Amino acid sequence: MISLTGSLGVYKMKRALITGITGQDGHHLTRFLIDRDYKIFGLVNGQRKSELAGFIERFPQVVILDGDLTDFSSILQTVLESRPDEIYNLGAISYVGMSFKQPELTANVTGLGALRLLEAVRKAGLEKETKIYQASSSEMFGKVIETPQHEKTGFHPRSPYGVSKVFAHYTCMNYRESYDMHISCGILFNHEGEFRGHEFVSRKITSNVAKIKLGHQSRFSLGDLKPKRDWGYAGDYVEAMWLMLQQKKADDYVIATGQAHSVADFVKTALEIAQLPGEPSDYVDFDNNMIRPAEVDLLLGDSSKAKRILGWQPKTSFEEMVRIMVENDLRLLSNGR
Ligand code: NAP
Ligand code: G4F
Repeated sequence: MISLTGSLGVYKMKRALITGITGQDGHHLTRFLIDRDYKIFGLVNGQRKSELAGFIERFPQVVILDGDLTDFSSILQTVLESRPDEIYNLGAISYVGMSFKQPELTANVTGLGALRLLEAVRKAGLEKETKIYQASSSEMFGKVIETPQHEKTGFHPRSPYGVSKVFAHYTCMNYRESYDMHISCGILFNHEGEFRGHEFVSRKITSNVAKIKLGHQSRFSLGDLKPKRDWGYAGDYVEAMWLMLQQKKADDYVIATGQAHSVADFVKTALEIAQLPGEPSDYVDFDNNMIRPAEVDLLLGDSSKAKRILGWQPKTSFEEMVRIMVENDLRLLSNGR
């Protein structure tokens, strides 16, 4: 912590290190922590810094540290330089489709990356001081063995991404039990918003619906319209991450809305919000390239433990979340971006 002494006494500024800070959740979490007076450090990887310029423009006060989750020495260096009170490990190859094409890279970044980070905290001698959030995922439930899924539901991952997240999740449990470290895993269900990457189905839908609305095109392509997801708003979910690290005891929590919608429902809702008449089939073609070797058909979360212990519950409805995204894409497109 940074101590500032003034007429009001000693004020301690908390320090947070965020991996994956340029991603969707990194944007929302940075805003959330800035509003709570945190000093923020972001680990940003390699040369592919496509999102970095926009991020720095939005958040010039964040200290950017070069590092890569595949490179232990760079992670150790960022931990030593930032000496964080809290670490949020959001960095990952997070697109399930890509994980089938680059399974080894996915295991290295998304799975082993978490292990390297925990080891770096131990090597820095901060294992008793630093609280750690691990971004676990509902994708770990995969071919679900029960519905809704909760903290005690068994895992059956269906992608290299899901398998890597299970490895990271169990590694966190093991370090918590072995070294008494404060590590909490948030098993977050799908969450979306204005910073969502264009490869994910939600953003693909809202950006294409915006293009259709503005007359740039008449149709677009998607894979399977049947899978159902428990979709929430990313801005709500970062609060849950933070709440987990404010608890005396570290633990794992499911974060979800408790409502599932199909991909077809998402398209229908986006069309309605954009006031485009007709059905999804009037606008959507089938793209066989989007079919995955193994699909997750249904995810639906039970976040009653988070409500009971963290006092967390979602604030934004499915319709409001889709509206935020459609209106954002209409605005961006109208401004030529
Ligand atoms: P995202 O937008 O894809 O962001 C992922 C971040 O990881 C990006 O900033 C990316 O940077 C970084 N990254 C990739 N490879 C890296 C490497 N080798 N070293 C360091 N950083 C690297 O993901 P998100 O939606 O914000 O999700 C945040 C975390 O929550 C992820 O771990 C994701 O798997 C997990 N999660 C997400 C959801 C969801 O619905 N959004 C649900 C459950 C769990 P570059 O772009 O520069 O490569
Ligand atoms: O938007 P998606 O790519 O998200 P997915 O696979 O559920 O993964 C997201 O949520 C996970 C939490 O459960 C996170 F851990 C993960 O990092 C990521 O944020 O696909 C959603 C569904 C899938 O069933 C997919 O097959 O939409 C289906 N889909 C149909 N057509 C498509 C498309 N997905 C994409 N990306 N693109 C399509 O054209």
